[in-house]
Amino acid sequence: MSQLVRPYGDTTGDGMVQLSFTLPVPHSKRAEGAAQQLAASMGLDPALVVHAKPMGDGFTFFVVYGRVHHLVDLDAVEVVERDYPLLTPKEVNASIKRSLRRRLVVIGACIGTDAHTVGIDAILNIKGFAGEKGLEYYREIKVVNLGAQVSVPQLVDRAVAERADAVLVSQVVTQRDAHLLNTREMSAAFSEAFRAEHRPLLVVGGPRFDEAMAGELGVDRIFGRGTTPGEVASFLAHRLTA
Ligand code: B12
Repeated sequence: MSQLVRPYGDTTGDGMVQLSFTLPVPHSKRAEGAAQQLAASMGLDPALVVHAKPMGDGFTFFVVYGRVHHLVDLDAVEVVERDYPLLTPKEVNASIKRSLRRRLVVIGACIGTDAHTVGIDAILNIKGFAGEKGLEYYREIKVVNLGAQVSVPQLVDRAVAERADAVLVSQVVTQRDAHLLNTREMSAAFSEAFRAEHRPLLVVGGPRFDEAMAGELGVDRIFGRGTTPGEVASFLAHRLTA
């Protein structure tokens, strides 16, 4: 049986949602009218402008509150489910030791012009994220963190030199689809430099990726916002020690 849901604002099932956006117009009555009209065209009925704030010269930020009449069928929602078991660091170490009999080598970097290192550091640094230790904590994982603004040729060269088992790339900036372009450039370069059976596992992450795009971008897995180091370590163990 399908499970239909609709948003909940003031009372169950009332369909109320909140939406925010910026228009390139100075704040005025007309600007608020424009925001209201835009939200109405997007299907909010009624659409109420509940907040409007000037943002520098010639821009206004809006919050609109209103009712949508759409439903979502939870059974028809498609997401990338975790298809590997979550392991403890001890279990990950044991599995690497048992099957590789050497340390698993992981290279991490932010590529292109991206300088947002907090995300990749959350996964790699020993101090970790969300109460979990990062991959540097795992005795059987060797982590080479190249930091920010690494070029694709540099990344490939280092992966060759270190005989990397996995390459972990972070992309946080999404302006002009930089994250997609950089990821495609990276996966193409690895396919060029390695024979398929020797190519390291390619993993990208960042808050604005669509996890379903891995195949299209030529990578083995995409991790989105809120990823924890344990999830990544478990994935690596699952894919590289089978
Ligand atoms: C901190 C920050 C900065 C710092 C970065 C410091 C540093 N060393 O990282 C500084 C001040 C340098 C900075 C600069 C800029 N920033 Co900035 N920044 C942020 C901010 C506030 C937080 C990002 C962050 O640290 N999040 C915390 C981490 C833990 O979360 P995360 O990155 O999502 O990572 C998690 C997951 O995504 C995932 N993950 C991420 N990477 C990877 C990789 C792998 C392999 C895996 C498995 C998982 C994974 O795991 C992590 C843990 O769960 C965001 C806004 C925001 N609130 O998100 C803007 C933001 C990202 N910045 C932005 C912009 C525009 C810039 C600048 C261009 C601003 C400017 N005009 O100069 C510059 C660009 C610099 C550059 N060359 O990249 C925009 C990007 C907009 C867009 N659509 O692309 C944002 C969204 C702000 C905004 N709303 O405008 N920024």
